[in-house]
Amino acid sequence: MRNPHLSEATAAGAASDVELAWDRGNDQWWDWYMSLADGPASSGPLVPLPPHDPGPLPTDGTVFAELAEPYSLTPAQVGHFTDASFVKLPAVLTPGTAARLRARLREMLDAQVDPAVGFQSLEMMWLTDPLLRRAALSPRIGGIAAALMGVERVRLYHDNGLSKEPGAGRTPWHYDAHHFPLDSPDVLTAWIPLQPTPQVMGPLAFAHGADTWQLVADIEFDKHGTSYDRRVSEIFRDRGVVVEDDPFGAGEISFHSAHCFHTAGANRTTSARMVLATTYFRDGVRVVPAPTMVSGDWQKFIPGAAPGEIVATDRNPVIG
Ligand SMILES: O=C(O)CCC(=O)C(=O)O
Repeated sequence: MRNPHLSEATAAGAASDVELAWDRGNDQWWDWYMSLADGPASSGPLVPLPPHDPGPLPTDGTVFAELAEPYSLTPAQVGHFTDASFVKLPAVLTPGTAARLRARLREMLDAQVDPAVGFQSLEMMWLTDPLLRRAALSPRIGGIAAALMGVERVRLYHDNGLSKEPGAGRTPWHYDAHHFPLDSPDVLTAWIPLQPTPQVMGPLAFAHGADTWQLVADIEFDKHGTSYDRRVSEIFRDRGVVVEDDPFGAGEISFHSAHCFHTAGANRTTSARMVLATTYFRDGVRVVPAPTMVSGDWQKFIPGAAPGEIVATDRNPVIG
C-alpha cells in the first residue's frame, strides 16, 4: 500500500527505491519517517510525571558561558563511543540551561508548527535565535564531538528541534548514515534531551556495537511500510544485540555515530519529550555522489554543495 506521506514521484518504483529526490519539507519528511515504525499504537492513559525543579533559571550570560566551557572526557567515555558507537555523558548541561533551551524551543514550535502534529520538528533555528545558536555552535558540545571522533575540527550539519508530544509513537530503528548525504563515518549527532527523560517518555535507545549495523545491512528498506523496522528488531533480538534504553537524567546528553542503530519508544507521559538533536561532521567531509529521498531537503543544510564536493558552506561553521 502506498505511504500517504509520499508524493506521486517519491512513491514511484519498488518499495526499496529511494534513489529519488525528496520533494516536500523536512517536517513532512519526519511525518513520513515516523510512519515507518512497526508495532501497535500504544493505548491506555498517559502517565503524569513528578514535577521537575531545575532550580533558578540562569541568565543568557550564564547559559552562554556554560555552553563555551570545555567538558573533560575520560578515556573510558571515548572508548565506549568507539566500541559501542554511542556514549551517554552526565552533566553536560545544568538542569537550568536545559530548562531555558526547552522553553525557547517550545516557543518556536508553538509559533511555527501545527499543534496537531505528534512528532514536531524544526531545523536551522540557530540562524534566527540567539540562544539556540549558542547551543548549536557550543564549543562544549562541539568539542566533545571532535574528541569522540578523534578529529581536529568539526562543522555543523544542522540543528534539529524535536518534540515527541504526549501519546506520540515509536521512532523506527535506523542509522543516520542512511540519512545524511555526507560521505564519511566521521559524523555524529548530539541528542540533547531538555528535561529528565524516563523510559516511559521514550528516551533514545541504542544498539551496542560499532559493527552492529552490518547485521542488518542486507535488509531491504521499505518506504511504504513498517517491514524494515520490524526486520531490524527481529534480527537484533535473534542475534542478542544489547540495546540500551536507560533514562536520561537532567543535563545528560548522548552522542551517537552515523553508524549507530537507534530507536525510541513512544511518549506515554502527559509531557512533551523535547530534544535538540545537533549533527556535526569532520571538517573536510564531502557530499555523497548521489543523495536519496532519505536525506530529506538536505540542500537546506548545505546549500550549494554539490555531490562530491567538500562541505564548507556558510551554514556549516567550524565549531569552537
Ligand atoms: O528523537 C528521536 O526520537 C529520534 C532522533 C534521532 O533519530 C536522531 O537524533 O538521530
